[in-house]
Amino acid sequence: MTDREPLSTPLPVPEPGNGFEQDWVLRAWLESTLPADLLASEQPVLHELGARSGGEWYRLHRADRVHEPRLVQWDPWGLRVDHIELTEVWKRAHGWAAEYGLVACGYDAALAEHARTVQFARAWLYIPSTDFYGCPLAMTDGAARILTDAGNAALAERALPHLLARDPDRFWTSGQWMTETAGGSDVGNTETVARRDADGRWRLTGRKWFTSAATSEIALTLARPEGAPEGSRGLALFYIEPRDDQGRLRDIEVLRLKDKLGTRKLPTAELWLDGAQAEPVRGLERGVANIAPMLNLTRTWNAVTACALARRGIDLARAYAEQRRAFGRVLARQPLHRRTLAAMEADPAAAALGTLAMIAELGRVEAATDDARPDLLRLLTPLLKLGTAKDAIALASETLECFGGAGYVEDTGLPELLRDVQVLSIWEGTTNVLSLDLLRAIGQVGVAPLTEAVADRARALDGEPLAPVRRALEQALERVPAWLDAGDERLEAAGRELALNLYRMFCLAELATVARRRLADDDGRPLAAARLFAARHFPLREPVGEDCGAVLGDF
Ligand code: MFK
Repeated sequence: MTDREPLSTPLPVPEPGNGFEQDWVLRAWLESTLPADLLASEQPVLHELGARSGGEWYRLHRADRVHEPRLVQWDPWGLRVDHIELTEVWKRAHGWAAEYGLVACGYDAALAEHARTVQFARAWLYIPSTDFYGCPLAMTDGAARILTDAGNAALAERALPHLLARDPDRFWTSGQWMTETAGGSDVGNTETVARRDADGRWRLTGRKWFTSAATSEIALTLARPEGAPEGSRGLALFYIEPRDDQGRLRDIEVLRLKDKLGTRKLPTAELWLDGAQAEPVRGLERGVANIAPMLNLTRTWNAVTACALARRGIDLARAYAEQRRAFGRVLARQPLHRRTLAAMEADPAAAALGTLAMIAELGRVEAATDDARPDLLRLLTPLLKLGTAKDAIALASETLECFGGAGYVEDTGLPELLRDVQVLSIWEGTTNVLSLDLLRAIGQVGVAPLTEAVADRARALDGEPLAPVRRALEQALERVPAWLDAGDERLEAAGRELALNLYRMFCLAELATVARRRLADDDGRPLAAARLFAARHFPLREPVGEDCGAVLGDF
């Protein structure tokens, strides 16, 4: 130590602040869609969550930065235990999730069609400081949906009271064990075999290659009953309780934890099922179709996570820009940096409102309201999953750049943001798999539910301020039939660009709709965001479905 005066000034420390107070998009949505009494009862909860997530939870998340889950395979005396030690945030995040009803709210009949909006508004604020505990919550939500609807009374009675518990000690989470080496995207290639033992119980044998949150109390998984046909129709959906009352794994080995680019607090394991006992959830076939409701919900959580982490990045970048000086001025007063920050607000605002609209639709579909549109929801789920993931990755990259070199240095915590969001376009279906799912969905319900929703919203954009946005949407809508009329091969090749175009159209339509409502309350911010978003992305590029052989060369 020397008593020398510091020679240089330390950098300002960005703090995220109250995530609810700063999230003008989430607040604008809730204020313009929730009934007044529900809004009044929810707002204090959301303020509290915003304060905790930007305060005490954020500090814990920062302090816990270097810790990772650890697999302890053997006890000191030679017994194979395969115990996964969790990080501090993970241990606590379980209880917080239960207390705030982050799964339970979505099934609260008293909230009727608003149940999903309430649930995901809370999750939105919880996610950024809880080190991807949203992953087990997403899978738990998916399991709760399946067990609510599957018509398997015994499993529903056994598991639902735990999956929907608000008491941390009773609350269980669920895994979703799907991915195998032979079937990551192409799940129909699953090799795990289901056999009946002498007592008539089903036993599963096989290797599950990526199992997120391997510490969950239950899991839903796929296996092929012996002798069943190949492909996804021959798979069955099974329910597993991996551990006994003492917490010991039953006929399951943890082969290793994955050494991943990001989401490192999340214990993703490779498992060997060595005759693990399991129960069929719903018959012995159509496993992929039967697990699809879980996929659609985890994809919804994925979109929410993308939006929530984008918001965290913006909050940090703004906090820094207000303090960091360069060339004689704080960054927040420099035109080019302001333009960058404005774009960073506009794109996530559109993504967030598209996502919130999808969530509201999910609420209506599940509550079976008269105006529910399951066909629209079927199209929105892959669209919002793939679009928000891509946007979140671009946004995280931009966020790091807002900090210059500090954004590239590990102990600021910023690089973690970029590494973490990269998973969002991979798990739960890559961008290409989701683009193909969109084409599958268009094949089932047509594109009209989506284009009509955009057209209805565009028609309502009366008045000069939103005229450019309306024109942008109408021009794009005119092109959709030609994009879809490309022929099978070309349409498949163009699938990603088509999906991103439809995503941007829907998100802009939602942003503009909120902008119009908010103008009546003298709030011009959504309007400005809508105009900037339209200027940045419209007219949309024509999707390219040409054969790429020439570019690929001898391939
Ligand atoms: C924090 C954020 C939350 C994130 C949590 C993540 C944690 C979990 C980590 C993981 O587990 S990652 C692994 C996730 N894996 C995937 O997402 C699989 C990606 N692959 C696909 O989605 C493929 O498209 C698919 C496996 C569905 C292809 O399967 P098939 O069998 O080759 O497709 P096919 O034959 O078209 O569909 C079979 C049936 O499923 C059909 O129904 P029917 O039998 O009635 O005809 C389809 O309509 C139905 N289906 C497929 N996708 C559907 C769907 N139904 C509704 N919604 C969908 N999305």
